[in-house]
Amino acid sequence: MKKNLFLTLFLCLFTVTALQAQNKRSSIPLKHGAHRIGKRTDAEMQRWREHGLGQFIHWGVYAIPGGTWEGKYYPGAAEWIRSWKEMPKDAYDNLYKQFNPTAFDAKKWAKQAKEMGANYMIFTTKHHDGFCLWPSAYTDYTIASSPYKKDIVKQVVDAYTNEGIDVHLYFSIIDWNYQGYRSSPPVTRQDSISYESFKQFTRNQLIELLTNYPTIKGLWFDGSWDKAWMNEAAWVDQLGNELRAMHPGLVIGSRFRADEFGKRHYDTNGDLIDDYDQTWERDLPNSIEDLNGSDWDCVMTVPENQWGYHSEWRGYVKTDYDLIEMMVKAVSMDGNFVINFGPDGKGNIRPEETELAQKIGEWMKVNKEAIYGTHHSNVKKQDWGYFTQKGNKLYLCVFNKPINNRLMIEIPKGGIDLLKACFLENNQEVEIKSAGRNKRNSSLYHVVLPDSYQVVRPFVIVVDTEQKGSDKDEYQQAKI
Ligand code: FHN
Repeated sequence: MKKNLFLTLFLCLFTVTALQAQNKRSSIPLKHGAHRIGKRTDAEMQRWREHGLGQFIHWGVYAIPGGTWEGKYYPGAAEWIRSWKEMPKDAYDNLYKQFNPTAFDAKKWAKQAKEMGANYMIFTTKHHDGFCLWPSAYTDYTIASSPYKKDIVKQVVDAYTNEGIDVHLYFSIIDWNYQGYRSSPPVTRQDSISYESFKQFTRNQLIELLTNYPTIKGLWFDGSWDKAWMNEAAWVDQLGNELRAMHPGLVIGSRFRADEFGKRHYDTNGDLIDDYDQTWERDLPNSIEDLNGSDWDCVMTVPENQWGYHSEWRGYVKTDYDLIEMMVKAVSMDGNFVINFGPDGKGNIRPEETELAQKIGEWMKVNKEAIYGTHHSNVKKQDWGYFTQKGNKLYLCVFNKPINNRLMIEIPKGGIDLLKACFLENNQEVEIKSAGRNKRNSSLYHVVLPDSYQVVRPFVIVVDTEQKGSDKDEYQQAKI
């Protein structure tokens, strides 16, 4: 009997591995894999999909040391400082006694995010250190025990919601503070008892968050790569169902759970687990083909790899145009782009981030039409930048102005007619000229920029288009 079970399991695993090696989809019956093939089609998910730009905020007691301890510089991500050998755990676990962010003003943060053009935000309710920014009833390691005392999550949720910005709550499964937490699957009986209590604790906290903050739109999970958590596929799946039942429309990304074979993000059959692909962290896909047709987000740091506040950013720090280009690239491939901010221990957003938010906001004020609610365009990408599209409007988001001032557009036979092109910044019309056909029989066009046009920042040209009617002939195309 045991032998048969072993053989079946072995065959299943062998088939999965063999199919994966050939890069083919398998269809192993799964109880805890994806519960839907393809994208969600409801209004809440559509709303999420249309956001384009989001803000991430990493904030917690790690903002107090700000990446240094006793004069020593921690080279890792500031929010991980507790795991550094130079950082005494006891000292870290007592930092909350100093957490009194007197400069914290949720309304100011929310206003800044609004001006930057963010349509949604993700807020760290609890990072891996386990410190809760809400007064959780299930642990004392919370804001309520700090000198500050007031519920920070509530202030953030209310302030952003009042600005019309959707709030998603970041929640770390890893919890270095909770006694019962284990990263490896329990071995001893005591371990099992402890891990059971951790599971209940996690469930209680999630239910608590949804109960306390009913206006939030989604949960953004992190730290779910522990083997112990991945081994709990059935339990975690059930918890997900419970959370969704409590909060209809809830948006959950692919970092919450693994399937019964321990596959994360995409299940054993290659189908996306939950609502959107969360694998794009500090990285963007090269092309739409890398995305398996999934909804997705990209979360991005301003310096190389700092999420929480680090007093000294070393290495390359992204500029406003770096971030704008990444956002446009993400949106051109149907993704949302989320820029991270790490306020300091007093609650101030650092000046570099404030300046970036202002500059991005200035660009968004002029060009947001090319971002919000737009999607991938089938028009072939060109080296001058990216296309986005909404209905019959095609947006040419230009980051590399060609020396000949001509922006090439290639339209496959039977595609669209290009009717009129204008700068988004001032509505000034620009000429569209036919540039013949290529070998593939696609029509080529040049959007001709005025010689006098001085580029001072990335710009957008909006082109009104029309689906080619079947009765429209070559003459019609030549008119353009
Ligand atoms: O370990 C964390 C890290 O500190 C940060 O929170 C990022 C944000 O996506 N997530 C984890 C690494 O993937």
